[in-house]
Amino acid sequence: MFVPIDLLAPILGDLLAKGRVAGPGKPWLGVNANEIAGVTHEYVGQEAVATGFCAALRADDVITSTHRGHGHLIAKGADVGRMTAELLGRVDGLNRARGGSMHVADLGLGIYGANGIVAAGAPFAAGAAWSFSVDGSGRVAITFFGDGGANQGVLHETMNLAALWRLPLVFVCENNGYAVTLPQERSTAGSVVARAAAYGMAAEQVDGMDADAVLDAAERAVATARAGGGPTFLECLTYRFFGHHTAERTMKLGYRTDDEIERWRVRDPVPLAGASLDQAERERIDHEVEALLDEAVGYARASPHPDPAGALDFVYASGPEPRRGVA
Ligand SMILES: Cc1ncc(C[n+]2csc(CCOP(=O)(O)OP(=O)(O)O)c2C)c(N)n1
Ligand SMILES: [Mg+2]
Repeated sequence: MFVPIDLLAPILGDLLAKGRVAGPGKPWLGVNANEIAGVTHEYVGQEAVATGFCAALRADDVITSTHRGHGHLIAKGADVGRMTAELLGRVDGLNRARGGSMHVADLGLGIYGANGIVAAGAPFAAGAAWSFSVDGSGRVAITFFGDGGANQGVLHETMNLAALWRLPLVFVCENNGYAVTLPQERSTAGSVVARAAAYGMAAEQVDGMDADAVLDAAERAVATARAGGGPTFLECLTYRFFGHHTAERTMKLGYRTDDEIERWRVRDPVPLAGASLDQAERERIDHEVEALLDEAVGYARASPHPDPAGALDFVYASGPEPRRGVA
């Protein structure tokens, strides 16, 4: 198996979220150090999905992400320092600290936002895809969502129109087995792939822990979309190694067993992908990634917090004055 460096580097880039670089003097950002307000949703374990799909895209293609979006952003080329500054609520963040973890975006890179509302990115992606089918640019949109998101009505409305209008859109269900603590077998009737097939689109399951398998499926789906063949639905079977969000590190909720986590951990996509590289190359990439992360964290920490006096800046795109009071 050959994993090109531009595919592997973003996977390893997500070491930031893993805390694999944690150690003395390097606490888990925002967990032990309390530097991030609220919680974040770690992508650890699911890296092969974002990486495989984004590696199949052109720079001018578009993605919509989820509440678990850091991996999608890194894989689509977001500046890791500015993304980290956004997580820390600093002025140099990608969205000047207005977005935070769950609404971070970089429109210039075709990243139409993480999203705190489950499956809400799908219609945005369909709108982008519809514009691409009109402007003849040959661009493609991908929408990422979870197994919980697969049960949202808005996703089905989007699948219906995407299939009807043959939009250049790829639906990527990241099935990590749980919606918060609810296992998929207690939330989902039938098969999500069969549901998508019922709309008349190509639909299949993919091993979401295998970056090569994901890349292969992604390239086929993106090529079909680009050629005017309409949408594809891919259900990627994957797993999150940590809790639903970072606050779960301080709880023992018991909705899944340590045995189950260990069974998935042996298929951790990062070492699996890295195993195909020779050791010197792997070490070189690891060092490169550690340096990138140190630089990103340093950049974010050096950036000031926004001035509270500007809290209403950028609330409106232009024109209207913010209303003061309710009269
Ligand atoms: C419309 C909506 N309903 C409920 C929630 C609360 N919520 C946040 S994440 C989540 C679970 C989502 O599960 P899944 O789609 O499988 O994504 P995962 O967290 O597993 O990546 C829920 C129910 C929400 N944010 N939006
Ligand atoms: Mg899930």
